[in-house]
Amino acid sequence: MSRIYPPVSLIGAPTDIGAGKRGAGLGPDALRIAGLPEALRARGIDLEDIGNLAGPANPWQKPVDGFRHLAEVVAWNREVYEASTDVLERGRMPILLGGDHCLAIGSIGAVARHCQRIGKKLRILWLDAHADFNTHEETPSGNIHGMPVACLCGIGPRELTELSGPSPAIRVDAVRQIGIRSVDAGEKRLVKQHGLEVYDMRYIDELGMKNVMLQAFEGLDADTHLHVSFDVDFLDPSIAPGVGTTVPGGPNYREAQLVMEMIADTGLMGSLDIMELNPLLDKRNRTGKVAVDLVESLFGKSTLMRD
Ligand code: 5AB
Ligand code: MN
Ligand code: MN
Ligand code: MN
Repeated sequence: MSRIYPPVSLIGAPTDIGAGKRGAGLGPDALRIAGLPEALRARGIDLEDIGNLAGPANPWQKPVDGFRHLAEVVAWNREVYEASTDVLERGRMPILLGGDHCLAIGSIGAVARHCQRIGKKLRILWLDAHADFNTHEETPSGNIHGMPVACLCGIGPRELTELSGPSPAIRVDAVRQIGIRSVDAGEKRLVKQHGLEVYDMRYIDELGMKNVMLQAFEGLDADTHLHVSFDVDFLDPSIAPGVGTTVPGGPNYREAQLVMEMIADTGLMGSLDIMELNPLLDKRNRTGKVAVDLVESLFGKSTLMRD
């Protein structure tokens, strides 16, 4: 199935400000060096790379009141929010190259406001080993990359919940989480309390990835903007060692490809985050190359049978 894609803009956010290990700030260039721009252009996509955003350095301090680097996280997210909004308003599809996952507050904040302005529904597919639904009270680490979904849903400090406008930026029922296998005790309570739709690995094992994806797509229509937030630690560490927070028991290569191919088949993807790649922990940029393969599938590169 070949499709015409909208023009795409790459936005690099080279920071590990919300993470507990250093190195995700090198993710944007690792993705470029793994061949992401060439791969997208080879799919016939009109591609612009706006380069890397600038923001505060990582002061590498301990958490204060349950947050590590809150002021710097706010500053980086403002940059991401503004760059993403600009790309969306120019009628292009933003691809955020992370950077750690705290930056999804800015990217998804921008997408949510854009959808409100143009009257589109929003569905977010959150591909991750983690629910990222912590608060400053529940967090075991203070690392804000474990909190973006909660912040977007209005749970968190005002600087982050109101970053893109009135809180909440999104409704909990806009989110479908896929691949989850590590949720902290207090976080689990919040996930249940707020009714977040989580397809964890147990559920994927029992139903199979195809049925899980069909369930995640329920209710989509031509007026829906699909945002994909891809935390590379979604993947099993055997194929993706280059992330800061590996969790065993994730989707294998083919399961992950199926996820991406099925998303491509909807024809509804309007924005994408590729987050948490840490080339310092990788082996010869192998994880970067796997991420590029998967993104090619998101843009319709499929098996011979369906081309
Ligand atoms: B990622 C943990 N739940 O809050 C925490 O990689 C890990 O963006 C968060 O999904 C992982 O520190 C954040 C233990
Ligand atoms: Mn994450
Ligand atoms: Mn994760
Ligand atoms: Mn991580």
